[in-house]
Amino acid sequence: MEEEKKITESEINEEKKSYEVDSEYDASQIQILEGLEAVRKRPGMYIGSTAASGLHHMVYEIVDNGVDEALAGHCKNITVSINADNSITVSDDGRGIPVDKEKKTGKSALEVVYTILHAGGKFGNGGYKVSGGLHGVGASVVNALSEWLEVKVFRDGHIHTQRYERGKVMSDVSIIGDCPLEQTGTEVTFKPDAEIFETTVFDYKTIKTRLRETAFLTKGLKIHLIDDREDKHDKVFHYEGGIKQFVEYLNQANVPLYPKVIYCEGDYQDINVEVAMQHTDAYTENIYSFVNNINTPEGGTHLTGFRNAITKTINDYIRANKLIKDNEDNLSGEDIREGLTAIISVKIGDPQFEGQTKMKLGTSEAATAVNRIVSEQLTYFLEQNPMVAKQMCEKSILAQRARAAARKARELTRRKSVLEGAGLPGKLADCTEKDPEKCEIFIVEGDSALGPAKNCRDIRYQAVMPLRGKVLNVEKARLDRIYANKEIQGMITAFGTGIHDDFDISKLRYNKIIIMTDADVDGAHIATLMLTFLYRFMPELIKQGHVYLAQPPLYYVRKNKKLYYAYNDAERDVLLEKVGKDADVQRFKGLGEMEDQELSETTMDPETRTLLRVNMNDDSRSELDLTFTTLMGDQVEPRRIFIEENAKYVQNLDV
Ligand code: 0RA
Repeated sequence: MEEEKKITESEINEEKKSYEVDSEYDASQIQILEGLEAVRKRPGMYIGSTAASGLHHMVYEIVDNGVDEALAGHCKNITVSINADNSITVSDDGRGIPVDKEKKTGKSALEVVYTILHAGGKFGNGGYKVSGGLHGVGASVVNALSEWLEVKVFRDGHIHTQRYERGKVMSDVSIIGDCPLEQTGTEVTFKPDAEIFETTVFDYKTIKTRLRETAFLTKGLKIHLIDDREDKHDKVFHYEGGIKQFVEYLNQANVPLYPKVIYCEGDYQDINVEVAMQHTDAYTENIYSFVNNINTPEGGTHLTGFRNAITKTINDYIRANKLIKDNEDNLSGEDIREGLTAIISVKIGDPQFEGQTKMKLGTSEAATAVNRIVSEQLTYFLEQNPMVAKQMCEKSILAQRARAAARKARELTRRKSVLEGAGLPGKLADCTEKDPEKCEIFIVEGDSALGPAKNCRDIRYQAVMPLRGKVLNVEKARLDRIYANKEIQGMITAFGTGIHDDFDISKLRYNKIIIMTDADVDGAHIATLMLTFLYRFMPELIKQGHVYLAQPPLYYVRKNKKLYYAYNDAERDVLLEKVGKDADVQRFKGLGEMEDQELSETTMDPETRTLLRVNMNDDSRSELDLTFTTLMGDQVEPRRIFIEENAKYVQNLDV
């Protein structure tokens, strides 16, 4: 998880002082306080964080400006280059930011855009520019947080340019050359300020994922990504099918229930609605919603409108076609969404966001707009495509029956745990401490590792629970089977939080959940199955940083009766350098064959061990979902490749 930079007390005092100098501070002073200095003082407030996620948001801010120009119908291509020095160049073939002088300020419009906070909105194209929240804060914030930024505007047959350093203008807008009249566009290059960001190295994959998503959401727009650093990359994203192709992309690792992606589009009360959806044979739902191309991980009114529409439309169809008996219950929304992949994308002039993180759409008209358009067009689609309708309804009816069975299994589990008192699983070797904050649980692979783990734990704080056999692949099982699975029941009761609707993090019994498997391919497979379960059923545990992977060493190096451990190849080589090449090197043995002291020192003792914390953020949830479906889906090959890469990753991990 990323932490915002803390503002020190002296910084706050400094700011207070600037108010106090002149108690009657006037408008111009307020303007200064709201200027780019404020952005540099509290970068987190404007860009979310100063860690990697904030760094990457710098790129998205600039790209989004070009996307706005594309949405307004003036731009077809955007190129993003990660330059060799980790600066970024974003160019577009839009109209070019206006460079003429504004009457009011006497400054060029270009300079205003880059140096005045929130100036972006004033230049609205009458399109769907978003203001407020994390997004659309625009060019000036990126400028403020860059060591330097240079912009070139191609317009009116000239190339105009201006340079800034840490937000300050370094030169007037000047013409540095000519271009053909019909060549227009904007090109920005910036270098994020190392004084601000904890890291200034861009991650190719992170940018790639985001740009792919942006391209899916803006049909027809061609986005070219070039990585000019040592590991060169070059990729173009261009989808004439837009979100329809997004759904196809997300469903690539599953078997679609019907060949077509269903697509609805329309306008209602100045809100543009686009929805694409398709069921697969999977059991999880993968629904992503966007407002003006911004992901809304907490959903909101547009998502509610969509859910209500499909629940009612499918139930109406089922009744009209007598697919269930008159006295049977309606299908629930959950039944209908089982295995559904969908994208909901709305464009609104002035969206209202709510919730703690402002990531939830509040505009109530959006519910009506999505509901109307989806209800109308889906009803028509079902009438026109009876085969698809049949498959969709049959899957939903099956889901309803499975859910009823699951409910019974769950109630049984609940009742059992009441009857059995504390109800902790028999195979759990619990710790004695009762304060969850101090406790951790090791989930170990198989009985052979259980003995050593029990021997060398600190019984006060460390609990151990074995998993027998392979963990159930939750991507490939319905809820009734999942609830009936002994290993999964054991984990649910041991963790204490419950799952799904019952999930309550305040009931978590251990601060750290540590997955401890052998450092081989089998171990990586089991760890992946475990992570899949946690990701799908208790994602909050991962989000809040409670999930860890133990890191048993890969090598033992023995020299002159001394024993050293190496956690990866590089460490082994460094060790051999140090103690001499003639040392005895032994590759990893299974956890079960380790001496107690070895296991304790290398893997379990908080004083000496290495743990890997499992991370996730909402920035690329669709990609993460795809990773899990690909991994755990029907196709063996992608899984094999991933596990091999993953096993390698664990080996190569810097510790
Ligand atoms: C407002 C008006 C005009 C262009 C733009 C905005 C514009 C902004 C950005 C930001 C990145 N790329 C951009 N491209 C265009 C021009 C209006 C006109 O020419 O009449």
